[in-house]
Amino acid sequence: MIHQAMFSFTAITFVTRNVAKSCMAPLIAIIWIVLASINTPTAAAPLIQQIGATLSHPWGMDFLDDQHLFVTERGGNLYLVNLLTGERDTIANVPTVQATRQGGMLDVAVHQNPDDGSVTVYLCYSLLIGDKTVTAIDKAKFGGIDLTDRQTIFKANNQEISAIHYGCRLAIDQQYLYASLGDRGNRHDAQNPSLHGGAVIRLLHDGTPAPNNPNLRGWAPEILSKGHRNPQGLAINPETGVLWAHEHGPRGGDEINIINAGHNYGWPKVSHGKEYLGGSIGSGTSAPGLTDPVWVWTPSIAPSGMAFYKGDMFPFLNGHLLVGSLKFKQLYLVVLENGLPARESVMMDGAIGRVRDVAIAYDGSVLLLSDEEEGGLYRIAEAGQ
Ligand SMILES: [Ca+2]
Repeated sequence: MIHQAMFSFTAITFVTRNVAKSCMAPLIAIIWIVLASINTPTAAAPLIQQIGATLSHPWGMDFLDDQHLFVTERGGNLYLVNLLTGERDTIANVPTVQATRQGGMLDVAVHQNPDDGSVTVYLCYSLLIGDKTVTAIDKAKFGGIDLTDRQTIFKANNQEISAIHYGCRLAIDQQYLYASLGDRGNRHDAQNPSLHGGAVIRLLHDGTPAPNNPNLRGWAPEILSKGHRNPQGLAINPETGVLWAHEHGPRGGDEINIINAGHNYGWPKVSHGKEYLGGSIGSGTSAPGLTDPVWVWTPSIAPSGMAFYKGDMFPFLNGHLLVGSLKFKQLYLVVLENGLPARESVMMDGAIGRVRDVAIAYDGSVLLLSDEEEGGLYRIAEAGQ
């Protein structure tokens, strides 16, 4: 049972911030919102520290093990970062990406085979085909140094000139690889089930469509759900095994959705947002046959990255969602009650720039990527840990 007062945040203390460019330079800043009402003696304000050298527009991350983290840069790099020393290796044999506007090297997901310990790395990125681009996914082996046996296992079938709304987040479990795909700026594609635009897809680890996908009449076989705008958050709820996603709305109307197979999440037939130039979108905020979001942000926070907290370092966060905000440069806590979002708080405000991705480390510390020209990887941990 979570005590209500534990989420009564009151103050931000921001002590100092040094720009750190060398490995593990001492960047120490107290920025977490102080838990004023928490009634335990261990509620000291956590610290945030940059890990390793500056990263240029880092976008996605996933763990190799408890000490090593893969991190992408949108410009096309994949690094393996040592979380203890901050040192990093550049991983060779990554795909060539079209790093224009919102495109580039996007998310990374890692799967370790429980039988033989072999490691497979999945990369989501924007691929140039002629004068257009698509969201694509590559799969490769990781043998400790570089990627090998790399193959492209998915290319979205909606080729576009635009360089926006690629998505793309990846999530993986022992059975499936999930990816979130944006509408590429062609909103009506999100309602065309033969197209991959505005969809969440579910693949087997080899890239073939999951055999239990909806496969409704006219649906592409990879598609799990439709009617999404530009989803850049994807996470599997560890309590239920169910996939959650969030997406950018237009002007207002950012959403969190619980992904059900065969559901249509409405874009652009319904939305809580407005056109950028004014005016409503579609028929309103809800309609029969379209699945409503479980959480809405208006005004938009521009959400990117999402993680269910599970760990020992911050027990009061267990089971709840952490969501990054690009626009407000914040980290949001979305508190769940009875399995649904009930309220939110701003956990971190403005300390590292645009928050692009969120992950929970093995020790329960919170890792963030800041999507800035001189951005980086940051770790929020209790003082002394
Ligand atoms: Ca929706």
